[in-house]
Amino acid sequence: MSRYLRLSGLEPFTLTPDIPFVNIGERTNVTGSARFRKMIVARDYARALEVARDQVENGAQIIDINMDEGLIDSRAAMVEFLNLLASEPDIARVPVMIDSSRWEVIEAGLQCVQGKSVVNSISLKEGEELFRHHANLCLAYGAAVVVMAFDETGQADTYQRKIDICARAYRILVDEIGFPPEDIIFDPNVFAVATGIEEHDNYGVDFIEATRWIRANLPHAHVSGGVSNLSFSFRGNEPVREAMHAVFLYHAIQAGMDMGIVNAGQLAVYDQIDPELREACEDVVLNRVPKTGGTATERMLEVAERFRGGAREEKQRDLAWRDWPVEKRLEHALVNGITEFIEDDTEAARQAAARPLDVIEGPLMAGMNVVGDLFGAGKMFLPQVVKSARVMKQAVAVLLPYMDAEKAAAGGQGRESAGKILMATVKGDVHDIGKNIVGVVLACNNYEIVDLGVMVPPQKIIEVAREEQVDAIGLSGLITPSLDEMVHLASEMERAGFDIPLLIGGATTSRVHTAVKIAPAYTRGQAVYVLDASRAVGVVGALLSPNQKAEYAAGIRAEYTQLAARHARDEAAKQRLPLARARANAMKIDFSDYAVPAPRFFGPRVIEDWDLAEVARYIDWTPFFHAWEMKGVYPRIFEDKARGAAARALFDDAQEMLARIIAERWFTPRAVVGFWPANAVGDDIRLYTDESRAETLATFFTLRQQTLKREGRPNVALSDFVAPEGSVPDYLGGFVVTAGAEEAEIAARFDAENDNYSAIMVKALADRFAEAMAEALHQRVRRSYWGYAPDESFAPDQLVGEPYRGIRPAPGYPAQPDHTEKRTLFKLLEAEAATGVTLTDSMAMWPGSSVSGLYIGHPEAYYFGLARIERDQAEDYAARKGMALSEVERWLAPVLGKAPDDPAEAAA
Ligand code: B12
Repeated sequence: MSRYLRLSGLEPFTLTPDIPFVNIGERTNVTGSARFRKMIVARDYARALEVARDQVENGAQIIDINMDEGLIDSRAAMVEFLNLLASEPDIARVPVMIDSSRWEVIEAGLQCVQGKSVVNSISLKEGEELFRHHANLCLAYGAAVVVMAFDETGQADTYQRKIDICARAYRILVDEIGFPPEDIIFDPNVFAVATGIEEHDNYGVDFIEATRWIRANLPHAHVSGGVSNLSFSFRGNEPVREAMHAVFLYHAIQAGMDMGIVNAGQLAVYDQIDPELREACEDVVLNRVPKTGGTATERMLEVAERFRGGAREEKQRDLAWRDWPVEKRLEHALVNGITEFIEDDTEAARQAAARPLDVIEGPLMAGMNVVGDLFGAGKMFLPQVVKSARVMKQAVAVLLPYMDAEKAAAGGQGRESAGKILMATVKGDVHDIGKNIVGVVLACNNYEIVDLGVMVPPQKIIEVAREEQVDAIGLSGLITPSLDEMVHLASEMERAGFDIPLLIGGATTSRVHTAVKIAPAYTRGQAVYVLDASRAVGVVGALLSPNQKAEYAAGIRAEYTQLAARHARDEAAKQRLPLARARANAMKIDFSDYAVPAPRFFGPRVIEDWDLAEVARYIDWTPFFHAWEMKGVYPRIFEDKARGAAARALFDDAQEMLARIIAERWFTPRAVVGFWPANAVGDDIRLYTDESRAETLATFFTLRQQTLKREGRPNVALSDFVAPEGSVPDYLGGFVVTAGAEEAEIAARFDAENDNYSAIMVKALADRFAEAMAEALHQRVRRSYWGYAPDESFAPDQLVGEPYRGIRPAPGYPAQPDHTEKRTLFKLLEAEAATGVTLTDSMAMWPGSSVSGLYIGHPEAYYFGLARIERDQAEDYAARKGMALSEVERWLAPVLGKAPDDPAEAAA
């Protein structure tokens, strides 16, 4: 029998020589497709299956499935998806490529698939032993493998390294293990070309030549690769990317590449590419000197601009709209977010109108309606809407003095809005990006917004709501203590006789909490959870519409009652261990030969020498896009068909502001970091005054998981990661970082200039700086201050995903939901004096762009979620902490199981 790669789904697939190239579908990959990721996070497996079906229908011969996403249980998702897939014969007919960087996910996948699949991938990254182990398992499961050209020193980036690593892997697989060579698929790494960095210029050639060598020298093995990496520097310019991919494949296939992860539906046809573009692509892919002179990258950049297509270029090129009638010009400016001519155009419209108000209610509102419709239809994205709002505000600012004058003169009528909505971030909470975004979106839809800002006490909300006769109140909260504030406000509204809708939003809120805790406290009106800005308009519209209101509210009430009942049932069914049994199943790390070095200093140290440009290198951009409701992973988000261009424009604006933040030193970041001798005592982490460990300085209290675990899985607490008292010396670190107080002031200045886009932008960037500082400081701690990893060599952009040793759990994050631990931390670090950061009543930090946490250095330490705990632990915790049980219950309310005052209990 010939040595062909044979795979199978329900149907067999044999890679015979007459098949020049195998398309591997890439859309069922959460790291590559924002859309698919969203479905998986939402557990919308029905739609996720449709994505798989689409790929197969569009010609994918194998489908790559990847569930590597921090927010989900990747292993469970892989198993569930593969099992569902198995019952869809039209999808399951093709073989599956199980793609993960975590072996346990791959193995779980292997246990589900029928037929012969492909593992993507194994490599020599962690040495030969693990490589052999994984290869043997693949053999045992009867799977083919993708072998990445990756060894102990890193990813192969030159021709020589690529062929050396592939040859070494081949020898181990074929000669030592007896792996069938036809079941080996090498991935010699497709890297980005035309990046402007000279060392990258030969990456295309290196891949193609390595492919040629592999096919000639490693008999029967195959070559594959992820093609989209190649054109990474042209993110946002789809026509050019597609051309680059087609040109690359044309040459790589000739050299012997016979498989590839590609979006087949988006490949240009080599012959149909414009000759000039094709030649420029060929120059960069083959690293040739262009006929026209200069470098291939320069030539490509020049040509690429002309083939860009899409909105940006059109806007730059085409000023024809300036000749349109003024109403159309206003609409165009609004939809495209162009402020350049808005004052002149508004003035022109005002002169032509009978009254200034007519301009608002006429062309401006018509333009905003277009914006609202496009946003609602998913054809515009949040950053674009916020830019439109900026245009609107600037236009209204031109008209306001005339309207005021008119009003004063004739006692004329004000503008008819769709309704008045009070917005506030609740007492003790400081964050407002989300609330401000919602305010802008509602304003775009003709609602009048009364924004009371942050840390607003309930009395003030009630007072202003009355005075201003608002039609609805919207509350926002970022941290869990705000949940109680919301319940409190709901009952105050009930007491005060309100019946207007109460909208609930913000990162810490949820539909379940609203259903179980807030809605029952406000029976006279309706409390509604609103997931994000794009839903706000629909919800408010329905609740303020005389026709729809009753039916809509009744629907929500019914849904919430059901939800509360289901929540109570789920809670009752949850199996949790008594604290003693959870402790007996603690994680047992063997500390006997643990020798962590002592930190370079004890006690706090202030760090002021922050180079903003250096901090910026540590920014993780993915959450920045999330803040703008653009879910996706940076930088892949630029490739997203629907939102790539909007994401690129947003990113460009952010870079522009970032450059100014750095050059003009807008922020003054400060940080304090400290270390102490420490050991665990049960579930506590005890800090000592010195190395003699005779006198206790302070104690951090930790909480233990009580969920019933599968065999072999511990019920972990943070204290498990610290060496127990009486064993070996261990240490604990702590930190507070802040981007500084300036952000609020700068944002207020932008707001005053009617530029909420920049106001939101500066806050989002300040948050990124705080998070980047935490990352940069942690690296300094590992390499130097504590110094347990002096040789760590990750570049800033490699830190996303925390590949390093040690963790920095923050009070409030899932492993320690008790925010009051910040008090101890702040005291030990004298943080307020050192950084100017203060704690509010709810333990939020002011200024908002601040992060605090502990440092734990053990290599086995990891982030976990506590999940719900039982009353016995709350009692024990209160006693250990010297806090009243009622107070502990208040702070831990969101994680306490089966609270007696929980309305869900009553509903059960
Ligand atoms: C980015 C981030 C930060 C940033 C800034 C956050 C910010 N600007 O709001 C920084 C790095 C500063 C930060 C710090 C901290 N964070 Co944080 N952070 C996040 C993260 C990852 C995203 C939040 C975010 O910005 N989302 C984008 C914005 C736009 O969304 P949003 O505020 O939710 O608003 C949208 C909707 O909620 C809705 N909405 C919001 N308000 C309203 C109001 C109304 C009326 C309506 C209708 C809708 C609505 O519409 C908005 C737009 O779509 C979340 C986790 C997560 N995935 O949510 C944790 C999270 C919010 N953080 C958390 C914590 C604990 C902290 C810290 C206390 C940690 C610490 N010890 O340092 C600090 C506290 C900071 C402080 N000043 O006190 C927890 C809070 C829950 C809790 N247990 O208390 C979370 C949920 C993480 C977690 N899983 O535990 N954080």
